[in-house]
Amino acid sequence: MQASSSRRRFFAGAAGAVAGLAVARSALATLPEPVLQSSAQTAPPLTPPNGRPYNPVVTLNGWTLPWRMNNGVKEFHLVAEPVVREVSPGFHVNMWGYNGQSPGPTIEVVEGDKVRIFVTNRLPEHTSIHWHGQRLPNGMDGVTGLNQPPIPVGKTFVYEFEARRPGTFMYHPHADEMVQMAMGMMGFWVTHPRAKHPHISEVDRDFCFLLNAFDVEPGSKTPRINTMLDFNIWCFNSRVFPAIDTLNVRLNDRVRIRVGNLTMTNHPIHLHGHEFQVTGTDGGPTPPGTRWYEVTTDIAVGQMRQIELIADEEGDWAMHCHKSHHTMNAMGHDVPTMIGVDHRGLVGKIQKVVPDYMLMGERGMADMGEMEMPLPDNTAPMMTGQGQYGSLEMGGMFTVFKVRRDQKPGDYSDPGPFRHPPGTVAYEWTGAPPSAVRASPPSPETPPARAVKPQGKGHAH
Ligand SMILES: [Cu+2]
Repeated sequence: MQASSSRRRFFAGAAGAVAGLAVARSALATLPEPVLQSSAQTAPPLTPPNGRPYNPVVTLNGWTLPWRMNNGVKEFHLVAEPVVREVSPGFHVNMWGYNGQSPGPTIEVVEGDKVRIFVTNRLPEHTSIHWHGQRLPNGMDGVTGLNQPPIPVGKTFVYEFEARRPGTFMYHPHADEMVQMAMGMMGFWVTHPRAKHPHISEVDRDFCFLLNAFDVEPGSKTPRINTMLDFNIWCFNSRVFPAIDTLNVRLNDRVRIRVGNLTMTNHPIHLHGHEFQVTGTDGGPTPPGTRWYEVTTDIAVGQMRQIELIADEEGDWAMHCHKSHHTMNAMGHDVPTMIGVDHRGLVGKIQKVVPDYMLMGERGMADMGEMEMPLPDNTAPMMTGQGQYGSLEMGGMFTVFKVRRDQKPGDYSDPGPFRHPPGTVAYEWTGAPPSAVRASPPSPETPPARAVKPQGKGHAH
């Protein structure tokens, strides 16, 4: 009903009365042409070609959806469809997404914009879109059954509302949600302020990405959709390190990074080398008096956080989820903890019987980062990524914040590894090792320490 009434409004100015079939054909003809994206690389920011100006965001390994203006309304066309996402080079996953990719394109509008979004369903089942965090008419909120009928296979629905408040939002289906989000259906939405806003600073670089996770059995291509907790592919925008692009900025840039979480668990996002403030949440910009400095901010399921900092320390600074299992990719093995277990001699004996037998983890797992171990086809290595000093032994939700003096304004290209000034890199101590000094030497003559009787206040121990 909503769709037909908006279609009526849409065609209010069309000349002449036409038969039903002709209306249907012309309706298709007036849909904005869907723009599809074939690349998983970070697209340059989309400078707005029309409408009110704004300072565009950069979507990490993503892009912004172009629009057209129609009588003062910004019109977008999202196509929900199966896609193949390159999660890292050589590792392709069958997902569901929008306009050729998962996540879908970022939608950028300006506070007060009237927005019309056509959503075409090319999935094998019905869908809908919920505009997470927006103020809008209840019938535009996208919850299937509650606010609208589902969008049937092959049909196009229209959502219309005004972007009433500036901030950081996202969109995702509210129909068969568990499956559709486990398959990668989600996207980012940024509403820029219409004018100078007391709680929104003007920044030099504005990045955004979603946290998402998949359960892909090594060697397979399609996520398991019933998984509740045991995800093994931890992503920024459906990419894993080292395939996540770096955030490249100029020294002393004011930088905003917007992050939304659509996984099934929280992610403490940690930035090295700088302090930042949380300047916005799903509820909008935070008043400056409520902000404090952090180096890690926990992003709960369904939350958005925007952080801001001055990038005033040159270097290659890690930025990652602080849950260490989330900076790893899938393991093709069930691996027991082997640290401290001495297996000398055992491997050779077992290999006589099982030639492929391999022992892992006797001295920790760092070897995995360098191991030339055959992987099942279509799998990302568990821990990898080469830096100028060797393997980073990382995967998953990890990238690098690169601060450079000579990065040009508007240049988002990777400047390569940081050239450390002489004498500023941790180095090996090569002197003679001193003999150990123990705080309390253990000795058979020394009786075990006895419980100390409570002493008077101020007694020095
Ligand atoms: Cu995490």
